[in-house]
Amino acid sequence: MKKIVVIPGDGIGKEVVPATLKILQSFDLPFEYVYAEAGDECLERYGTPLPEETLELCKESSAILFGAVGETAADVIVRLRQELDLFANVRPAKSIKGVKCLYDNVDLIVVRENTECLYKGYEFEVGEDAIAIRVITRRGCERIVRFAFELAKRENRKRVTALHKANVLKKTCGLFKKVFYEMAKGYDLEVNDYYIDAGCLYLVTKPWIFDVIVTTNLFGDIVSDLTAGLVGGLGLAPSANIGERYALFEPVHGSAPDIAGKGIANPTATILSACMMLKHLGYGDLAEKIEKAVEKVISEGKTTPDLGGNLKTMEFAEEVLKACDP
Ligand code: GGG
Repeated sequence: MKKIVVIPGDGIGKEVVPATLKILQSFDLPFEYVYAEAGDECLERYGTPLPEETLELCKESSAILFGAVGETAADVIVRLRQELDLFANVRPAKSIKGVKCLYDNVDLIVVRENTECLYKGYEFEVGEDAIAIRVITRRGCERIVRFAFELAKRENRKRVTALHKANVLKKTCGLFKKVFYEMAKGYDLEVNDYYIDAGCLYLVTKPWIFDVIVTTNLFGDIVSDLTAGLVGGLGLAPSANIGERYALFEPVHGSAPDIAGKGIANPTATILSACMMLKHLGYGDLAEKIEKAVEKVISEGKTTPDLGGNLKTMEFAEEVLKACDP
């Protein structure tokens, strides 16, 4: 039996996670689902946004399915990534037929370093000013770059692009760029790099030049919202946080307080994150079946309001379930 720790979190996390579980639980999987608390509401209720009990459960898990948190993101999701050493954040962006967006042929993967950079949390107040320290280590660069190259090989991708700002951040981004080209020598892959600002311009004007992108933590956080926008929005963007021992799967979006409680959030990002979890746990066939069902339902125009439809969160999940069983 595999232990799946489920952390719905805050806001729409508490809507998209149950919709996703409705699908997962309708299949005969050897999974035990264990619920755990974290986030803004948890802080209010227990005085801590990430109770020790939740962390311990995560450390006993085969995988973690995470919804979203709000103001406590730094103390919950960013901390979980560090505590569980989930160094690679994989954020695919793939066009889905029927979703109106700028381009209809986007298919790329952002690999974001997940434990270092400004998100290390070294921030200080000095008088009335504030300072943050950006940590980029050789080990951190090597393992994320290796992860991106290995993923590109495994997924038959042709090109890996590094995004950085080495002309200004000469030491930190300089190290990242240097390690990228050092390690590229061991792989038979096309490689190139852009400054992060130019990379964002090219992502918007000619996204087809990208295949796998590897970048540091803050740039990866920002650029993966951009790539989500390219394929129709955050409601469609899944992610996997992978480490040597643990793995956590979550939609790229946050708790969306503006629509929380209305039952209209798009659960696609969480459903596709659960598909990444299924693949990680060795259930690739089922994952593909659910992915195809999601694409079918969306391409038939059965969508939540963010994509122009009028389905509720749970109704969308029910349509996906129906489409799984032709
Ligand atoms: N499901 C993702 C989530 O809760 N996001 C909130 C957030 O601000 N995350 C910061 C990050 O991804 O680094």
